[in-house]
Amino acid sequence: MDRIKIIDVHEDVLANNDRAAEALRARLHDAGTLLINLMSSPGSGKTTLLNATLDAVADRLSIGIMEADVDSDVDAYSVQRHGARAVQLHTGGMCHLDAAMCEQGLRELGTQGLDAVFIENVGNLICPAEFDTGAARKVMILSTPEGHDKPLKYPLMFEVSDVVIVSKMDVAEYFDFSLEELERNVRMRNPQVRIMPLSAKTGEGMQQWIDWLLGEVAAWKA
Ligand SMILES: Nc1nc2c(ncn2[C@@H]2O[C@H](COP(=O)(O)OP(=O)(O)O)[C@@H](O)[C@H]2O)c(=O)[nH]1
Ligand SMILES: [Mg+2]
Repeated sequence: MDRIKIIDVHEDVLANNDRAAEALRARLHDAGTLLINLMSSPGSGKTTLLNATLDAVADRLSIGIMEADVDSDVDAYSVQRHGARAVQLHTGGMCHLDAAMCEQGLRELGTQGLDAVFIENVGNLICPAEFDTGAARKVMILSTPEGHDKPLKYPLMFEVSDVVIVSKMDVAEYFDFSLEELERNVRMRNPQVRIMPLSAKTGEGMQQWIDWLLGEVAAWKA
């Protein structure tokens, strides 16, 4: 039997997106605004972490947030109440943001005067990992109820991230979650990554995250 030919139509789309993302990153560098792509499964604690972060840096950083969802605007109102300049992006069913969507969102948001902008990406551990949004840093959250085996199942997300936040540490014991096993599973894929266990609810571990953010913003502007 003839071998079936496989054509990778995905490649061109990704190459065009990479060019747009690179150009956006350069513009944001000139503007001194650090764009951070925050990714995770739905419900792992992105909005809760953003709100706690906004409260912690209120007198030090001006922050913008682009909320991406298939529908609704509840998260945008939530972060706005905590002091962020916010816009809601509806992806029309798409499971991720790409550089063009991100650029459009930034135009609406306006980056003037903002030290950092977070993208709260669509809740999903697969598609957002594939698309460069133009962000300078990629941060993913894994919550303890999701389990320490997730790096084995969704390796790309863990490979592309600069920081893995392990959220909901306050309830880790109820989910047989092992931080040591998670670290081992993550390091297999990404030896350089920063791993930050924390709870946005109790504040445990938040300081290293805030220190990292302040350091990255300062370095981006330098
Ligand atoms: N126990 C605990 N619950 C949390 C923590 N962070 C978030 N949650 C809860 O997890 C649920 C989903 O959080 P949310 O921030 O909306 O997740 P998102 O969908 O990733 O934005 C909410 O009920 C939060 O109160 C945490 O650190 N500890
Ligand atoms: Mg949210």
